[in-house]
Amino acid sequence: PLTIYRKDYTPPTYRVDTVEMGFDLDPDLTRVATRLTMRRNPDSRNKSLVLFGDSLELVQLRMNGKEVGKRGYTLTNGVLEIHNAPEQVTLEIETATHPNQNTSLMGLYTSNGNFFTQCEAEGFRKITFFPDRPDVMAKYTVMLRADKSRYPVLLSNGNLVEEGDLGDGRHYAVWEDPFKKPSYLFALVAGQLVCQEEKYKLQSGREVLLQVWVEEGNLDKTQHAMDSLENSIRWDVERFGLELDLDRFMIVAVGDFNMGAMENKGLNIFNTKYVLANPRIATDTDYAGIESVVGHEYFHNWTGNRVTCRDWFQLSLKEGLTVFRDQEFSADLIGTESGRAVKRIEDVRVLRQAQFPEDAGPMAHPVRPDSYVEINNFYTVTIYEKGSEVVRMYQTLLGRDGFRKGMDLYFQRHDGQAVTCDDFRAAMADANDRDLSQFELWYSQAGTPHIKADMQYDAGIRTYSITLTQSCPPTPEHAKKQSFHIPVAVGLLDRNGRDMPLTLEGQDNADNGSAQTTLVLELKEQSQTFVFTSVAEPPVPSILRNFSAPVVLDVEYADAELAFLMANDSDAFNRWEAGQRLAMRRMLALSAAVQGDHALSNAQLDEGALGNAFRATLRDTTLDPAFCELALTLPSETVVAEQMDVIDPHAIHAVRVFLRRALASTLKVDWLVAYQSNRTPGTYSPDPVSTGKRGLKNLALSYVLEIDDADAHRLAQNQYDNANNMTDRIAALSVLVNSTAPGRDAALAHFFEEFEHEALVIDKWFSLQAMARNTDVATVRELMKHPAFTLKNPNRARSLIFSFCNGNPAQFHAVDGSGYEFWADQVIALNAINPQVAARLARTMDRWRKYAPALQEKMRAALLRVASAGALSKDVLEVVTKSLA
Ligand code: HT7
Ligand code: ZN
Repeated sequence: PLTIYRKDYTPPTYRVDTVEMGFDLDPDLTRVATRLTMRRNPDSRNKSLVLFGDSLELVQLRMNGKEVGKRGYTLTNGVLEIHNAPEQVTLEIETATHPNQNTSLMGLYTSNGNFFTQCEAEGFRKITFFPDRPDVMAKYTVMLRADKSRYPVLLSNGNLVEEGDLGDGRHYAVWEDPFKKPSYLFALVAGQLVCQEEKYKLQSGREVLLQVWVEEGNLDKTQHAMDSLENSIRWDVERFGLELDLDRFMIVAVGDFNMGAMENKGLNIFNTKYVLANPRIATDTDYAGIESVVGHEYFHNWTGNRVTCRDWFQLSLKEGLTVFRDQEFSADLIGTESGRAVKRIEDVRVLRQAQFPEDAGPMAHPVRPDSYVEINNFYTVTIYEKGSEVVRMYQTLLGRDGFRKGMDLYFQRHDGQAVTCDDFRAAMADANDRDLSQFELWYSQAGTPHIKADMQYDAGIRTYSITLTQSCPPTPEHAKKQSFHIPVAVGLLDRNGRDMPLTLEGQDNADNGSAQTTLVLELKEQSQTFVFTSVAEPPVPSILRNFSAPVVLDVEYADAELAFLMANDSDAFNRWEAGQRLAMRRMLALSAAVQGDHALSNAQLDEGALGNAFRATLRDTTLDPAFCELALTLPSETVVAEQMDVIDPHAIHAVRVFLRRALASTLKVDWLVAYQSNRTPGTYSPDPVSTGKRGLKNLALSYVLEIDDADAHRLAQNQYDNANNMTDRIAALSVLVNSTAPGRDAALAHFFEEFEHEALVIDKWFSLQAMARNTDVATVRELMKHPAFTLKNPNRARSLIFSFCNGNPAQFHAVDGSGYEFWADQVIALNAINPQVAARLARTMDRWRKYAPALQEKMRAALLRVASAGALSKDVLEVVTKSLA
């Protein structure tokens, strides 16, 4: 398949000023009439007019009132070229599509009988022929016509300007979007839907209409999404001075959706998972997810919609920035210092769990990639989460005020434009009069940099030197890397665990009167030494505070120093980090022991000071329960795997289970105290304090269940039976499923019956079983035969297949290779239904070279089987080809 290169970018040959569309909606055959007014781009003389189409029937094509015959255009591989078109063109295009047959969920499709669209990245070309690229921005007017009883609600972007009956049982609605937009932000929705609506007064005094649309029967699950939307609107004005520009803002929930949500102008379309919530069906994690995704899509209204991307290589311009904004939004909503730290830790965990492996594998790519085969494969954790870290580094380097100045200049310069990551960087640099040229390397070089920190204390002259040395491993497109510009936030702790006031040699940093206790060092060379003066005693360094850069930090701490940091560091992120380092050290040592055929014993737990550190944390009642939960959670199997030269999923699993069991029995009483003292009786509320308490209580429950005795079983069964919310109920069920409790199977069956009609809860039921310790491939194949299972619904496919392949490594990597065969079967089956979902599953195996030879061989065989399957989509082909390269 064709590779598209960033260096080949050329501006569009024609601009589009207006788009008028008429839809005759019919699930079997929808007709679309489009009228485009276009004018030649002055830079593109003699070039033909280019439109893209995908899986479309072209019924008619007229240019300036005359039919364009077969000889007037060429149509090859989805590219329609009209040669010798005049300067000004009015194009009339009639196309036909088959929404009911569209299982890709891109373009126009049906879900549970209603119509939806998904146009990002290149779905608009499945609706009509169009210069479907983000740098073509136009004003849209859309008329929808459909049967009135079957499709009473007709929605599109912008404002409703007209509606009425057409006779013969059909009706129409006309929508006009006052803002010009790229085609990927077009949307329509039609069907039987109901809404919760509210009038909301903006800070400026203007009143806007907010609506959350759902299927009938779900109106009791929209309040949290509505609250989240109002919070988002308020926050964006307060933090960035950005007000909602529309009179009406709609969110619509759909059960069949490829991703989380989509920021179509004024008509956001959401996966039901990120809209529907009430205490009966949604967990604390679901509530938090809804808040952040509602925020994310809303924030795109400025970062993505008003200022969009010039081309898809710039995707992180909108995604990295918008993830950063949604992360800050959630942190600000929690409000407390420790709450902010908890949010930061959670975000970094995602980065380490998913992005670090991506950056070290065959699909590694820079935040601004240089090439792609299928753009849908580049909606990655690198573009989103690493992109957000890159944006965060601007804020760390420039300060909050400096960052805000940069944002203001960005909008001042580029409102209404399609721009590049360089434009964003230039705004940040110019607004702050800073040279950020070296910072560009964060966009152009893939791979996770490593920083080695070496320290030296000179008692004679009371200086403390930190030498930072950076390196970056080779990645597919770049073997050698240039040095990054890295902000490294540092603090020094005295013997009592207090922050020392910091003075950096050669830098006057006491400018605001009070001495600083955290300094941001700017590492720009391969190696640099920073000297702190007037350091009265040898300190314990706290480096990379608040995870100031997306790097791996190598420091040789003694166990005692880690325990000291864990107990004393004023930076909560690094307190957590110290505990994770301690745990990781034990887990790697124990894995080596398991591989050497040594039996694991409890003595090995204490030796590493881990038990003591956990005990101290559990007994410290001043700590925020949400923080405790994170501090008492061992690094995940995937994160441990990343630290091994050769991944041994079975050893890692054995060690993690062993450590959990050992910690469970050593600290049994403490876990029980934590369980009892973090109960949240009364009405359920998803506020941060209650959420934190439930998190710690349920973590305690999970440790207690490791003991797997009758008392533990009773505790879990009781919680399952009496839970008044889904968080507690599913937590109890998950631990029962991993136990030998007599009520295990009955609880599973009860859960299904109770929630049979709640699709999102049934997803949880499948997922929980897929990730259970004793679920093997055969069990998953059995579960696929359950009447509630279907591969066609992405949420359901993810709940079982993805949860097993990605969330149950010890079983997935069964030594007989049966997990890999299962994976290949599902990738091939999904490829025929939904290439985007298939390609995501294909990514599961891209780290195959990191495993032991016996597993590698079987993984490669499975990859080859997929690669040679017939009719592979570009999406899957790109992933398996790059994985095998
Ligand atoms: N901008 C959106 C990304 C997206 C998408 C959403 C749904 C289905 C397919 C999609 N392809 C790309 C979502 C976001 O980042 O906000
Ligand atoms: Zn986004």
